[in-house]
Amino acid sequence: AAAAVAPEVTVFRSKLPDIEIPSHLPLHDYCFARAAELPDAPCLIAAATGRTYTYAQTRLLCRRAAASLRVLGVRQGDRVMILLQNSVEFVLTFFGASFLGAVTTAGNPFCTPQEIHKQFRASGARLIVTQSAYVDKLRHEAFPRIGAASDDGGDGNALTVVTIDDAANTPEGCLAFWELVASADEATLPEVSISPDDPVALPFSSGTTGLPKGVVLTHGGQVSGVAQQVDGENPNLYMREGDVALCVLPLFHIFSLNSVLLCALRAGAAVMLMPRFEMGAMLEGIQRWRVTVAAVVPPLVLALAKNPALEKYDLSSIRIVLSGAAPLGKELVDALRARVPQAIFGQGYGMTEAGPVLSMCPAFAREPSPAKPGSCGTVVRNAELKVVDPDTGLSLGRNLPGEICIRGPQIMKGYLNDPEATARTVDVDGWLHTGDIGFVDDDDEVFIVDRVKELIKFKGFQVPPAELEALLLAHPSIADAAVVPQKNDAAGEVPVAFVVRAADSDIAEDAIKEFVSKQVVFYKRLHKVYFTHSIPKSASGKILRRELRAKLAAAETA
Ligand code: 4UU
Repeated sequence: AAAAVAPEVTVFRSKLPDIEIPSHLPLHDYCFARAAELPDAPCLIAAATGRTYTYAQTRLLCRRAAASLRVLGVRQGDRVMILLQNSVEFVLTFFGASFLGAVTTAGNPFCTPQEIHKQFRASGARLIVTQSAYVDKLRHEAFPRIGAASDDGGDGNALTVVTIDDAANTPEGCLAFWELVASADEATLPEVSISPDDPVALPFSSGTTGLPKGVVLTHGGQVSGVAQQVDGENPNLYMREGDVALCVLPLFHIFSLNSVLLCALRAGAAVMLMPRFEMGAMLEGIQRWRVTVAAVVPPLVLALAKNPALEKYDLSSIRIVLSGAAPLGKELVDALRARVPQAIFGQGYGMTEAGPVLSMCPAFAREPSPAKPGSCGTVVRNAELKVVDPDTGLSLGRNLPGEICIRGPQIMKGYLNDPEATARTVDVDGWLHTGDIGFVDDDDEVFIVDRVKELIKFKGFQVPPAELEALLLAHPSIADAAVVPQKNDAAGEVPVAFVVRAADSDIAEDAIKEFVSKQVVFYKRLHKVYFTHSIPKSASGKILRRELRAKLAAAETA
């Protein structure tokens, strides 16, 4: 009879009351809900050019971008790839696609042609919006020929490439973004009926295991995820009109897309777009545009804390520093706090698949409550969080570390075309298993202490070991390989490889490093190669990563 009793589950919830979420709205209508009321308020600030766009202008340009995409054949459900640094055009393309019911997959333009092609192919996109500088990557043999669909001998397989640079510099075969937008007529946009369950964004993430996969995020999910942060009487992340959000973290990553761009727009704040991280330009921009909310990653906090130039700038406008994507230590916060004393420092804890935010610093709320150093805040509203024993799956109470799971309307619909991976990550009861080890303390604060998933994070960027292992195994001189994280002061973690040489091979560390470097974006480069006689594996053939990590840790302390 005892076996029939359901095990007790400890569910953690926000201390703030649940809110009404208008999840019936398409994401663009939800994010531009205040445009009618604040038509002349600044919405986008292009830091590189100093141009600002009001809410009315931004919404209109998004609709013109939608009309342009439609002229190019984009229809509801189609995928559009964005390969851009942070820019006004990124925002216009994202919402332009949304207005059509199309889906955006944003990639890192610094990736290699092979890496970009994998995302391109898996997403099923046929149109890419990019910068002239990256078009050569798209001329790689893996891609379809660049050109209008009609000049492809009628089979319609040509790749449409739109570039955002001056029309005079449009590369051969490409179309000029601003020419298309200038001639577009938003009045021609059809009424598109969008359901909350329809996809709007398709970021790529390796999740808890394997290769990068498309993460299907829906209109209803993203509306919920944003609402959990900035909506209601007492928003958890309080932003309002007059605020200026720093958008220097790349918009192709969900942290910046969701917690900066979408949240700021919903709140009626302005978004200061910086194409890349450059310390001087960033400090200049913060001072000039009076940035109030700064979303950062720990390496950026480190760079700021160490930079003597900080004293030359007026950073007194900053009231919130939101760090996420990797652990932020207390020492680091203290070092920067001394230089930005008026700001509240805190963390958000997110994961692409979770839509993305699981927990947020309660000191960012309209009616703030304190957070402890090192804490990732409290679980967002309208969601449930639990901690389970990774071996038994049983729910754990307070202060006991285990795997963090999250349930709510904001989580992904699933991985694109991968029901098995989806089922491994989201269980039948709707709990998303993060692969992070953490606990909830007596004040409901979440602390992350470890990761059971394979993922390596270099400065917050995802480095999927499976991807590097596949590259290594393709080398004729390598018989077997495993890639694991190694602690690193500057980057948090770096990937290092254990390699078994093929019989008779004497391949050297440098040759292996170079072999990988040529094929991957900079943050996936191997920092060290350890030669070994065998890779420890379980009976089912899974790499025993914990054993390898322990080996590394032992070598470090030796
Ligand atoms: C320790 O990193 C992200 C999303 C981060 C994010 C988003 C919105 C942070 C704040 C915010 O407001 O997504 P991914 O998919 O690239 O990586 C997810 C993984 C997590 O599972 C965890 O291992 O990144 C790690 N991580 C963190 N670790 C994310 N945030 C934190 C954190 N502390 N604060």
